Amino acid sequence: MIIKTAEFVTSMSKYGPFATAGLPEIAFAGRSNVGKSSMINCITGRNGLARTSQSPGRTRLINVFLINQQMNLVDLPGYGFARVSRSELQSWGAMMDGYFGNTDCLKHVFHLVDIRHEPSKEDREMNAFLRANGFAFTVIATKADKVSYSQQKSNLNMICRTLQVQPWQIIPFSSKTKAGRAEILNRMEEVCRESEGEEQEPNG
Ligand SMILES: Nc1nc2c(ncn2[C@@H]2O[C@H](COP(=O)(O)OP(=O)(O)O)[C@@H](O)[C@H]2O)c(=O)[nH]1
Ligand SMILES: [Mg+2]
Repeated sequence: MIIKTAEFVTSMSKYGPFATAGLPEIAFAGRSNVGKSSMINCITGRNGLARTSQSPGRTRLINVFLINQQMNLVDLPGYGFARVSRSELQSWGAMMDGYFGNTDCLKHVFHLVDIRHEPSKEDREMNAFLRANGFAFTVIATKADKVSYSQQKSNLNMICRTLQVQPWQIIPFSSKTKAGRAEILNRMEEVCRESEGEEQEPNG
């Protein structure tokens, strides 16, 4: 997929109708600070498109970006931030349930995990949630520039074992070096193509 246009659509504290709804959606899930917003900026080639942050837990909204007038990228609020109050945790849960329970257009989830660490309890819970609810997903191991090549290989194996994905299904990615960007754009194109196919199904 070649990115021709990328624009911010809206921020929502609760999933509901928005201007570009109805197009296929790819959601970005992962812990705060894992690199979701950086990845959206990197793959779209638009540096200030999604707000990135040094301090975890800043993105408490669902942010939507329109790509090529063709699909919506949905940047979900991150989980796993430290020092969170019970009410914040509840509102995070309600936002996620509100999104996953109400979107009709979600075609794929990019589940981001940090390549440096063993997937956390929340990472494993997200993985289990996606499987249990039948959402198609790709695990993306972020910040690949922070480890050596040999470390990358062993960490990818460890992540694959923990999240029960095959080694060829995981994409190592770095928004610093753009490693993995082409693969992710390919995946996005596949998702678009598959959802066009689905729409034609009733006729043939
Ligand atoms: N070295 C490196 N740092 C990254 C990468 N992606 C994100 N970061 C840094 O990690 C922090 C959190 O990134 P952000 O995109 O805001 O994470 P989000 O909370 O998941 O949206 C920022 O300081 C980024 O500069 C990466 O691929 N490599
Ligand atoms: Mg973010």
